[in-house]
Amino acid sequence: MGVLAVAAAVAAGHLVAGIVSPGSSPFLAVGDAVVRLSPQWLTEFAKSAFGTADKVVLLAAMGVVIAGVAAGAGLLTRRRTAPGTAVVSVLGLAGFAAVMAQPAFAPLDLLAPSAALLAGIVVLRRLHALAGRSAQSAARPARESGSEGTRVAVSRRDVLVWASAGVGAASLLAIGGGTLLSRGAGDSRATVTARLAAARLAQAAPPIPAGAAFPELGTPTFLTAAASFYRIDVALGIPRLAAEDWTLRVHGMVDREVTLTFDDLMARPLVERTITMTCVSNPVGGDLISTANFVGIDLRDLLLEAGVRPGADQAFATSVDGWYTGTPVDVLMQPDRGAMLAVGMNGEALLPEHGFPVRMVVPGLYGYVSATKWISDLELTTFAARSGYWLERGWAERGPVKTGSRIDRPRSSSTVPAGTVTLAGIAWSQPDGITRVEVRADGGPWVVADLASDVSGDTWRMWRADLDLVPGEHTLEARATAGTGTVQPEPRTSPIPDGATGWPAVLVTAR
Ligand SMILES: Nc1nc2c(c(=O)[nH]1)N[C@H]1C(S)=C(S)[C@@H](COP(=O)(O)O)O[C@H]1N2
Ligand SMILES: [Mo]
Repeated sequence: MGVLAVAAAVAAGHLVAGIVSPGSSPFLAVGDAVVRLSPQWLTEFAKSAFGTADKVVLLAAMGVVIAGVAAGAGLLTRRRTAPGTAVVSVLGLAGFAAVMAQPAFAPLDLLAPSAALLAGIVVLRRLHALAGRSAQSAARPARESGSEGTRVAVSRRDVLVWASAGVGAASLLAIGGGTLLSRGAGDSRATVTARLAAARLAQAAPPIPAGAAFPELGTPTFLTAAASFYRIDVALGIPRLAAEDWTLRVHGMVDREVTLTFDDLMARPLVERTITMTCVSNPVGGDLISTANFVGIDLRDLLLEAGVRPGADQAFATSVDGWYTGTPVDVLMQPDRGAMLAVGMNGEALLPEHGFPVRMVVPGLYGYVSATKWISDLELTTFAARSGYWLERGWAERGPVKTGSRIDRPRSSSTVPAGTVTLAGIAWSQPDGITRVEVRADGGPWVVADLASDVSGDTWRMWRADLDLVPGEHTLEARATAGTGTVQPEPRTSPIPDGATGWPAVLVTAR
């Protein structure tokens, strides 16, 4: 009964949140609070152990802990409802606290935790009363020994079982319903996609040449489909914001404060840029790197209009979900940098999980210091005054992307036919681009790889190379040289605090 009461509470909160304000689901809000308050070692452990599945693991673990507490509440309630009611109330208050602590908290958000608290207490008391009655009627036939009494006892117990099953099923339905309702931004996305299709671009990205990628040799396609684009964020519930409700306030150390609506943004010159984004957490050989055609407005132009005051060295962005980060102003103001506020990705509106309706993208900076999704506020300030989310967790202040490369084929631990073996992979060094990639086997002489057609310094560049392998085990390595002439360094370092280094290596057996 304790577990059912708490399940009903969680479900009622999630359903009401889905109807009135998706961000106010008490269960997800508690999860967000756990993420935010986690010590650094736990966060890093979760990321490395579970990768993108870390959110599912967290929610499942929370479910187990809460179910344990709820079962305890049930046991305390065997005789009187007061102790169980107290435990359910404490859980309910935790939901209230978590919802109210959210950065985007609004009074309407109180409805969901209220519904949760009410549902939990009502279900606990009702089931308890029902159980009490069926226990009494079960005791009666022993004295009265009437066949009537026996039948009543069985049916009372049945009522209890059916009531429990009903609460369980209704809870599952409510959780499903709340989740579906939270996906409400769909219509708005379709409208934005149509507006983008009809819009005239002030500047289109150059077409991608046919020879820019070697997918037939195992490299990724040049553009990553939005659905396959790597994803990193700390939000448990994706903000479902309609474009018409979006605004961005540019303020702080500026001459003129600017507030943009989505229509204001669409009325400005739209530019399209092909950009490879990377996560600072990407380990050597990892896949937290993707490329897309982003459409949006030039961020430098917007900042020039606002007039950045001298001394402001940080543009501090805040998201609808409460995440925040700071980007170096000197990078944003470089005329060729191409920093943008993006609304489109590969010809469509951004996907909700990639920042719909508007996100920031800055070529050459890791996402954690530049790529704020669901952006709603941009404050010009100083690094001394404010620190970004990952800065507070031990990561570096400035996050320029490091020159990197990856061997996609052959795969590590694979077996290849002895003789000429073709290697293929990617290399990147935003914003200067890649001028050379070399490969070698077993520490032997470096062999210069063929580079695919160049697209831009802001994107990855694919490469291929042939090596002769005799039968046996081999270590294949690669290293890239940047447009600046710098060769990718050999020593392996971990991603924290400012990005992994080291040559990628795969072990293969030639037969
Ligand atoms: N609101 C918000 N924006 C965010 C993040 C986040 O946690 N919340 N993560 C950042 C990080 S660390 C990266 S690498 C990029 C990833 O963007 P993507 O998920 O679209 O690939 O988003 C950035 N923007
Ligand atoms: Mo990241």
